[in-house]
Amino acid sequence: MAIKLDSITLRQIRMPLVHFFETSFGRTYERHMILVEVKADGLSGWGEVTAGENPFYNEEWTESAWLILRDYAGPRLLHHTIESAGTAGERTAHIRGHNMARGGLEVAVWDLEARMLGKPLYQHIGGGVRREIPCGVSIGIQDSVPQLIAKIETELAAGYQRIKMKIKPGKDVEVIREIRQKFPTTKLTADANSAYTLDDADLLKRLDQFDLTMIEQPLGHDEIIDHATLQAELNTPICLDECIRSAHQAKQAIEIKAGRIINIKLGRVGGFAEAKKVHDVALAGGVPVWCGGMLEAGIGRAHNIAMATLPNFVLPGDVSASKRYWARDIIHPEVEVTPQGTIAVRDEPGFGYELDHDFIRSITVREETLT
Ligand code: OSB
Ligand code: MG
Repeated sequence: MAIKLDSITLRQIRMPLVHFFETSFGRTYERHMILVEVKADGLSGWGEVTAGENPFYNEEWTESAWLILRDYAGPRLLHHTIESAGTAGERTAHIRGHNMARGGLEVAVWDLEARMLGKPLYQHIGGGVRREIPCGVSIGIQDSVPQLIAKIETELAAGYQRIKMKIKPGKDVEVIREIRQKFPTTKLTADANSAYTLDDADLLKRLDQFDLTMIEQPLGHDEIIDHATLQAELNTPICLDECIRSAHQAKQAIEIKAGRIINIKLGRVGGFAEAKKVHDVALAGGVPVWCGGMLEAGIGRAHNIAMATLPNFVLPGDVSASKRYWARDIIHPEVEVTPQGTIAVRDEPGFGYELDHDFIRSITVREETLT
């Protein structure tokens, strides 16, 4: 339906993680996210920018996202009538890159439109094939294998359906060997966050013996072709994360067999419209997808849950309970996981949870409204 935004409010919040999260590109102790509130017709829609605190996962970070939203993306949507949320992304598509900043705004417009229609967001984006989404967990690099084992035991006891371990050079083959020995039947995966090159092909081939469900983004963050070379030599399916930023890239990657699985992240592809296209391209190409995570607070988590109700999200994703990351989340109820390792989809209009406005106010370090 036609939407004309009256205002866009950016709020930067700070949330300490209950435990640091380590990937091949570094440790995160505290998240700085931008919440985007868009208003029209007396209603608000909300989005969360998934960029990291530093430009290490991709080129974006909190500071760049703030400036892109304030100076480029926001002004393109404010007071301009768009046909529907599905076209919101097109208004900012002239911006090169910065998909997470663009996406934080785009998903807010989808949430707003769902509320204008009185519908849950998952229905509005065309999802709803499942009432509960299957969940796995992503476990950061630990200081020792016993610590990693303890974490895995906790997550399996909570019901999670698969365990993803972060790896990096020096903390890969031998760690996974011990974990596989300890957990012979658990669905295990490994995520390298672009830490290797084709020169490491022999090392990566040694991972085949551990029966991993997949290995995620072993090679360069913007590398598709080398992944095809590597996949031809590996038995373990490669899952592409960082290098898939659009449906076009997903199509090319599938055509050249750069991977057999795709992790879709809303921010990385610039919002729901492009995420749905990536989903469709993967479905047509026989490639299953799952919902990735970026250590989101409640709004981002809720949007991920909605997305994971689309038909081709058949593998357990990285969307997990709020309490794994936060002492207190910005939504209520917080996101909880069933003993079967699923999250139940909620039927309230929009993203389905209440915002804890008092808490958000108390952790806001910067706020600006475009009118
Ligand atoms: O590659 O999936 C990734 C967190 C930060 C940056 C990149 C990644 C991750 C995760 C966390 O794996 C997933 C989650 O939010 O639980
Ligand atoms: Mg990843």
